[in-house]
Amino acid sequence: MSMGRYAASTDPEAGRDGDGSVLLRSPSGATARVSLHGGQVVSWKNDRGDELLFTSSKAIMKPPKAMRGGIPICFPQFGNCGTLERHGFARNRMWGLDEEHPALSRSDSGSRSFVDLILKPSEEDTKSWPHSFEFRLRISLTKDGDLSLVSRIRNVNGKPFSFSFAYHTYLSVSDISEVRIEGLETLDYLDNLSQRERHTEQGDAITFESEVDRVYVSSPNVIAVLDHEKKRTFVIRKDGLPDTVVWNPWEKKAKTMADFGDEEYKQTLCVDAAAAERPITLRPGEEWTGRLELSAVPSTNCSDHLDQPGIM
Ligand code: TA6
Repeated sequence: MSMGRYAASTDPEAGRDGDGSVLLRSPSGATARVSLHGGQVVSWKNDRGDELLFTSSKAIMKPPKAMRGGIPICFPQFGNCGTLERHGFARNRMWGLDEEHPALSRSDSGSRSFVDLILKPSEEDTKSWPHSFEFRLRISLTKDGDLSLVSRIRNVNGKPFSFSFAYHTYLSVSDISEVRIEGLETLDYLDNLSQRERHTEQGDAITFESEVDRVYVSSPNVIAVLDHEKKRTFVIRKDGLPDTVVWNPWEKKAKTMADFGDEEYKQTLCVDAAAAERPITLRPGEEWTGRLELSAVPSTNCSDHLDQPGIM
């Protein structure tokens, strides 16, 4: 089982748990739990043990449905943009541990606690999506507790295929009315609440007072989600994923979701690094890489982060 030097060696608890999840631990004391069901990060905690990702109190933990919270992986389809079930099948499948993961770059392994997962299509999958692929996913914690997800999808098919993708990230926030997003100002977005109509965002940081379900197209590779009450900023860095999806179901939609509490829309905001507007096409033998890196920093020095470049 390929796990980073911190996980296996230093912490007897770390490693694979009875429920098929893997616990990663960084020297700073941060942790992340990864479920083999859906290849889903189901928890990310900072060095003080604060949970940084939202999980619904009504989440269904039993496969096949994806757990409502954490970071489900939307592949090979984002949303309803295609013929498959919403957000594709990857989030509802059991992933394997990737024994023979090709070496990732130095910066991707070095001082990290990590686990490598792999997904290949089942016979059932190829009936609905007749393409052969290998999806390798490395999930890691840096020494400072930042969470990184690196997806590599290879076309092992005889013919090209196209897909859309998202890291459907449920951030945990103090109160949605106290949150704002910086970095999406003046961008065009597709509004999923009105048939993907195209609009342009106004100039200020985005704040929330009603249901929102938007795909911000060609968004910057670094954006920030500021939580005033918690004086915490999530810095989101992405690479290979041109779009950013922003979703909050608000009150009315929350009441229609069985695996979501009526008031829980106040404690979460989904900000997804995605390829949602235009599908990605891979010719036979080609491989695509999509990276997400999440940091949670005290809001005092978030502007330092925004000025920094994206994922190197
Ligand atoms: O990301 C936005 C979105 O596509 C919304 O339209 C909403 O449906 C959300 O995802 C959750 O989807 P799910 O299938 O997990 O209920």
